Amino acid sequence: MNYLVSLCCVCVTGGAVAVPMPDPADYVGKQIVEIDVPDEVTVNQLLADGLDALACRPSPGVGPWVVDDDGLALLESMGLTASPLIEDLAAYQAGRNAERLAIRGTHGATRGLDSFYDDFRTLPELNSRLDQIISDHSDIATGIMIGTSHEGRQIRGVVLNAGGGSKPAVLFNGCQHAREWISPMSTINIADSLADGYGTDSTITALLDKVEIIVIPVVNPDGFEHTYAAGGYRFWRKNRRDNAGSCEGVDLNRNWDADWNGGESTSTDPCSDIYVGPGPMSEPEVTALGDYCLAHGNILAQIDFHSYSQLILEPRGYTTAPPPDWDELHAVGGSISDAIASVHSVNYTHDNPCNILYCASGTLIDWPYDSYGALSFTIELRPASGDPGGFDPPSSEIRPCAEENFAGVLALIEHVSTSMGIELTAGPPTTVSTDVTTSFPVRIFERSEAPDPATARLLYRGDGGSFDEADLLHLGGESYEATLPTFTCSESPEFYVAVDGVSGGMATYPSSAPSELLIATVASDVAVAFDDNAETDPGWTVSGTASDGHWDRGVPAGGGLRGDPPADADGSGQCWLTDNVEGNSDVDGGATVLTSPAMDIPGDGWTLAYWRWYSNTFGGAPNADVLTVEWSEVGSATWQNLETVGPSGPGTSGGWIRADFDLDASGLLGVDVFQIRVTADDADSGSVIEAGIDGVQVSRIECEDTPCLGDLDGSGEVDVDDILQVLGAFGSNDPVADTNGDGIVDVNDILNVVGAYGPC
Ligand code: 0X9
Ligand code: ZN
Repeated sequence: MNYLVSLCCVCVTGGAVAVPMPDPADYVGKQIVEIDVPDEVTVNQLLADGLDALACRPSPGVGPWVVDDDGLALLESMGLTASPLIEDLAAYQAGRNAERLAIRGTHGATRGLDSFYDDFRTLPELNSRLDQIISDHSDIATGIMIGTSHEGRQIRGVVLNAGGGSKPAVLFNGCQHAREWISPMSTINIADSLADGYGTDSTITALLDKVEIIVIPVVNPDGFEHTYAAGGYRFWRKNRRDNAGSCEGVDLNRNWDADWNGGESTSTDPCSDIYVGPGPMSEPEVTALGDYCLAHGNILAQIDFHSYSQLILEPRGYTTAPPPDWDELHAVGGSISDAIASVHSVNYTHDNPCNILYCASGTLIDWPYDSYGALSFTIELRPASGDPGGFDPPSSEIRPCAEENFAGVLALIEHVSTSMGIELTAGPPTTVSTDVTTSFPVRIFERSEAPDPATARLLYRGDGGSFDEADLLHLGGESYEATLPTFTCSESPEFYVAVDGVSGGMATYPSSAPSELLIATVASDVAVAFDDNAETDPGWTVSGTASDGHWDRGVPAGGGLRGDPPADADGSGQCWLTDNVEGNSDVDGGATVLTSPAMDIPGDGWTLAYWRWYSNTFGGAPNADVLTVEWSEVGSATWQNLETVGPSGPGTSGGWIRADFDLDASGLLGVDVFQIRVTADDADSGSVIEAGIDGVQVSRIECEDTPCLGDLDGSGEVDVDDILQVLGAFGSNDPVADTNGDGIVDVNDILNVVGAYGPC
């Protein structure tokens, strides 16, 4: 008798409470292997023969699969090599159960990320936690039951509404996919952390005073229970619909009425893991959530949590054609990604899923956006794509994953809490002038409240004191123009934009102004020592070991495909970029190096700025390579690092980014002539890398105050003393009193001084 079979119990006792665990007996004779599947036909053959791909989407390439002895024999007959990842899945499952029992309850029992987060929790445990949140925070928390599953299980959640009343709402749900156990954990923590933070954390309190939060940790309770049940399957994905055949289940995340059965990662085969179901919204779990959202009527944003790959997916999920709100969706995705990275430095790439994962029809990323315009996202949680943890990461990943995603969630709530949107369409000005005003375009738009155009204003100061105000010029619709006055060289301009809403709300840019302000440098002149928009070639050279894809100058031809820039950065047309051809191509087989001509920097105080583009997130080895920019003093053989972009983090998934460097602070103090080189290195053969450079400029801001006409005694004010000084010098050629420089102090000089009367 196999000793593992004797272990066959559904509940294992850990401390006082019996905890259901996946039964090792169900995995006897099974193993997880890595297979390099050559093409789509072979993928389909393996699936048809009952092998189970443990990937987000079974696709050609190297990936994990669950196989038994028959499966291994099949692989051998097909000439495919299977490298074992977990040779005895039953023993592995027994080990995981023991490990999980040992870790439960070790963290102490206080709230916050308490012992509940020691280990993955079952449906009853998650539901009791909901009960605990609701009873501990009865002032703001209410339980909801949005419907029942095929097998009659309740789909439960919690609503947090401080002070009651109607508010814009944000909804977070987890576990459409049964096997993605980290998803309900990160989702329920949102309710836990917000409820605990209300009244104790000022940021959370302020957000919950404005926004209602809905948390539904498990949308697919039947499937989730099946991953635990004896005779069930740890890697079950779908719900448990009885398809009246040999296979159960519909993929809930293919059942939504948004391009339903549209052919992007869909199947009409009930045995498929991506079975779309008999019709759009056919599944009770999907209609429960969908009906709840429609009945609510004021859900402005939502996140559907999945695992794994560490991605933030932005609509639309079935096409790369950008939706009307793409700029906002992509910007908010970026804020979520930045907030996540700020906690444990883990990078979640954000983009349209067709670019960074795959297109899929009928998914929950699209239905809220297409149905009622909510800003909706799908987050693929930890671990990273390719990590052996896959759908079953160690329990120690639960806390950091929940923590970082809670920060991302706060960024989304913060966005929604602002009832009106303010955008600086061309960015904020970074310099202002001593002698002319500085205007910049502003877009102000309604989110949950209409702005009152008459209240749109710019608040500014130069001396750190109280703010002066200037109305924005309303150009019509959502367009406005803000104008900063002139400043003197000694001032440090700070400013922000504000608007009142018609129902009493207020919005600012930056959103936390006046705690956070925009700043600008005062300039009377900007000296430019080098300026290259790539329309001509002042002497750049290309070198390096790459076999293909070297730097080239031209108008981008890649059409924005697979990491290519769709256009240059500065609008002149051309830029420098790697492998400038149409279609699927990139730097291959080594590095390509772009070296600038010599650039003069007479004296100190110079800044080097350029637009750069770098993408390394496509292909089989995303985030594997880096882009480096170095400088060298002309005549010296040594190169010093200016910046390294990647291998992961900001700036690695395309987009033109303006980089600027204070050359003195970068080690060039005393250097008179320098050059830079930009290296895009295809070190990992599986990666797809694209780079671009444009608008290289070396400049220096200079500031000399415009003299104050008429302030003859330099008091900072034109007053009666200055008039007396002109009268005293009347008829002479005194250069101070001769304000118009015509060689004689006369009535015109008196008129000049009188005309400028008042403070400078
Ligand atoms: O395939 C899915 O449903 C999601 N990945 S998972 O591995 N968690 O199953 C991604 C869906 C993202 N949505 C779209 N691409 N439309
Ligand atoms: Zn999923």
